Amino acid sequence: MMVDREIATPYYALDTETVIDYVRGRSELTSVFHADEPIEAVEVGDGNLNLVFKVSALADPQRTVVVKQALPYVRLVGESWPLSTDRARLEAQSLQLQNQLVPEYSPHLYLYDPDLYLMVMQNLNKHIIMRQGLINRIQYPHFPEDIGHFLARTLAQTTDFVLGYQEKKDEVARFINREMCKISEDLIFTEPYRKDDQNLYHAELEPQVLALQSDESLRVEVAHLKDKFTTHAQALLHGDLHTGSIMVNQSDTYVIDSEFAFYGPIGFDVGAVIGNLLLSYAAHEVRTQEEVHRADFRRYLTDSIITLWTVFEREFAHLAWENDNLHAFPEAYRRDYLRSVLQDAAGFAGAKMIRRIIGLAGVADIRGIEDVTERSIAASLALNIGQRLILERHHITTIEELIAVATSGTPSYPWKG
Ligand code: SR1
Ligand code: MG
Repeated sequence: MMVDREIATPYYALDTETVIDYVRGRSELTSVFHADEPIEAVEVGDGNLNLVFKVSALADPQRTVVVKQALPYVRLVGESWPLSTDRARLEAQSLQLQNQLVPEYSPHLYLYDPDLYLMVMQNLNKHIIMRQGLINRIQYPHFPEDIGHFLARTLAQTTDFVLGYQEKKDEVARFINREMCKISEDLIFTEPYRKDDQNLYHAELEPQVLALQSDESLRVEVAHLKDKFTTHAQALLHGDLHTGSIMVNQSDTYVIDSEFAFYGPIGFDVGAVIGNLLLSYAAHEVRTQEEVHRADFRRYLTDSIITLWTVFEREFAHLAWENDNLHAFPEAYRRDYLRSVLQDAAGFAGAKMIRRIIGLAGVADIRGIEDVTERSIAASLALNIGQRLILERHHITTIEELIAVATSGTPSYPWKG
């Protein structure tokens, strides 16, 4: 079908004034803003890549949207690192699908503009970025079940089991995401394991980093994980599901920022959530000095991992195989499949932890610890947990065993060799 398009508007980056003219001119937003009423905009982008504006009616700040626009370069680094604005299309496609599959966990998409590479979506103004909440030791009671449902529904329903082999291939093609996958390939699986100018860690960590980089068995396992990441198109992933891509409050959970979406291994998304909860676990080694509070919060984190996996596993199996009337996928195969997702999740969780300590893009949980000795202890613990998860993942058969591997890690700072 031909789509009638106006003459394309040449791309320009919005600012806090032009974004107001922009929202006024969009018919999709007449349910939000009244004609000619005063509107205000603030730029709030604190991520690594994009411009993000909160745009609200001055008379009623509850009438509000977010405008997210892709810049033609990596914001974290600047114009010296060009990056295709097409990632905005991938994110809009993926958000549109999430609006269908998991509307209760994804912000409503009002529009995608293919000329300006921007999306306008629901402003989650009653929620905060989960990473910040975890730093402040806030527990979110609904999060573990919510994220388990999100993972099961988005992942199971984009597999061959549900889509069928033909439609799934079309979807794989629609979600080819070369440039964003390259960022992950380099930043997660390559650069942390070699001396690389892009790596970014503090000098005190150097001896442990050098030891990790010369651990041959670890490098072999990371090469296997990279191979799985690049070749194993099991389902449509979010692709960057860390706790900075999750917004929460005491009653709901929303997932945002899926510009890294592509067809990859299911364990990569599950492992991203687990790895980021374990980064918080490592950070509270020093962030929370009071032992009772530390143990209580860590119990919340590890119980969350157990719950999210339990919910995911049960619902994934139901969605993926409920219509398998011909018994093409016997019980033993289904068990094997889910066990290998669990082992992948353990490995990817470990890789995600290590990249956030050694690689370019860190996380505030650890890099925000001001005292350098304390930061080194937390970072060292995160590296050790990550390393163990990668190396021991083949022996993990239950989520409790994954937790046991993770929680037996200890910091090795100061480094004694
Ligand atoms: C250069 S982009 C760095 C990181 O930010 C995103 O959140 C992804 O995790 C990416 O690896
Ligand atoms: Mg992001």
